[in-house]
Amino acid sequence: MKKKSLHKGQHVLVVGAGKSGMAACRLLHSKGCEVCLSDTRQESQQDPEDVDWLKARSIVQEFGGHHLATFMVPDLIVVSPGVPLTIDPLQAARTAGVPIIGELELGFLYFTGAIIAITGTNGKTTVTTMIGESLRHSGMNVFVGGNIGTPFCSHVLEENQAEVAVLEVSSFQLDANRDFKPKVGVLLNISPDHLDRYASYTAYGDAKMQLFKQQNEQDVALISGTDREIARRRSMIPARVVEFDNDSWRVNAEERSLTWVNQESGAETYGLHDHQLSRPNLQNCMAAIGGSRLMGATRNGVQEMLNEFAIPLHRLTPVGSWNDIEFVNDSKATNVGAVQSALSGMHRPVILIAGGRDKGGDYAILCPEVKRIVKQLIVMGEAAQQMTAAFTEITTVHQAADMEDAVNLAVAHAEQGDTILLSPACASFDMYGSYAERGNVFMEQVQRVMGKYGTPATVKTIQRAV
Ligand code: UMA
Repeated sequence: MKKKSLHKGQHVLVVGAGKSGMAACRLLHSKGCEVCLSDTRQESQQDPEDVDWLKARSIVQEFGGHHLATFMVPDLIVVSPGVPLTIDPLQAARTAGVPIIGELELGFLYFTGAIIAITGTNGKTTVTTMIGESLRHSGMNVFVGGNIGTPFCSHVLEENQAEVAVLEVSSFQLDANRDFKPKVGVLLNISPDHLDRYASYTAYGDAKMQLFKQQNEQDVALISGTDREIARRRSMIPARVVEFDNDSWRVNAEERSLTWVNQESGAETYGLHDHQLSRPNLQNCMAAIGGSRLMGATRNGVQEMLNEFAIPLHRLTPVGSWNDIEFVNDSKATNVGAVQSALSGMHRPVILIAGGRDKGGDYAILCPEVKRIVKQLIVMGEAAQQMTAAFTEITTVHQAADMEDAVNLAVAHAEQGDTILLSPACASFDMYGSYAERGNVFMEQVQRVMGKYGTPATVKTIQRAV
């Protein structure tokens, strides 16, 4: 299929002046389009360097709100992922027949290499990074980006494009998908998230399926073999389906190995680290091995990645242990599905620190795991009352004022053999700038109590985000 491209002088409106919107403006300007940018924020809230760049190129800027008239005249609208398609001016533009695409798709139109795109509620950053590393170890020239940080358009602007793009893709980016078509699409899992943006859980799950919309039987959909929400939607996939986490994957815990029996090369076995043997890390490894091999990574390249891949920060990261009490930082678990997955992999009694800004998820989903393994629950942030109400009948709940209070309470109730786990099930923005900042504060507090009760030397690893 020949990709559509834009022509010189075409009038394009970019909505949202964050990272994606600015990258889209730069790409469109380089292609000779007449660009206009609209954002609800005031100009004073925008990065001055971006404003200078826009002004120097006479790009029309509309800050401080979206005006309906601006949305009715362009030949095309490029929307940033954080802008819901349901806002009035976008709905009016759609009704008037103005085409709307996302920033990811704009990058796709100008990218010359092959694409593997990874989505799912949880694990996508880890799997994207792992696949990127496997391909690099196999000697390929790779771009790793998308929702993970660098917008696709920023890469496409570069003089030398990579031969393979490994893209982390969010449901927000897929909402506006029209023609985006990865060679391999990876769907890790679907569990409730972003229910403050979507009309229903079904609508959120369906948004994830947009990844496969333009694929055909020459393309591959790599999907979980155990996820019920994905299984329900399997018939929507037009590509060849390959599963991870099914009977063709065998784990040998004693030998710390994972074997994948597949059509192309029979059985291939990989060595794993201890931390990779438990869920959800094991599922991430299977998806990363499958995705890497389907994109042409060598077995050696994959094994080198597995050998070197450290547990990423804020994702079930062991922070240290004292008096046989383990501390684990899972600040990235911003939805109930991630916490469910974290708890299901726990075998020691857990003191769970949770809460933050509610994202509309159903906390009741966590009840079976909380009943099984959580001996004390410490809640904080805006969602504290809601979480207390959800769990008060099945475990002991304490309310904490902040992270210092939460860690103090956890330590006060902990006994030898317990795990103190930060796994919030909520966004961090009520108290912190990001999940990473929340995780760093947790680790600082752990370090503080370690210094108080034990010696700092007992802390195994206190890592910091850069
Ligand atoms: N805005 C409007 N109108 C609106 C809403 C927002 O003009 O109705 C404006 C805001 O005022 C702001 C701009 O849009 O100036 C922000 O755009 P954006 O929210 O799309 O943010 P970007 O900086 O472009 O970052 C986006 C992704 N953000 C979101 O999806 C919310 C980043 O993912 C991504 O790394 C980046 O593009 C590069 O591709 C972040 C994220 O939180 C990490 N993603 C969510 C997640 O992982 O759960 C989906």
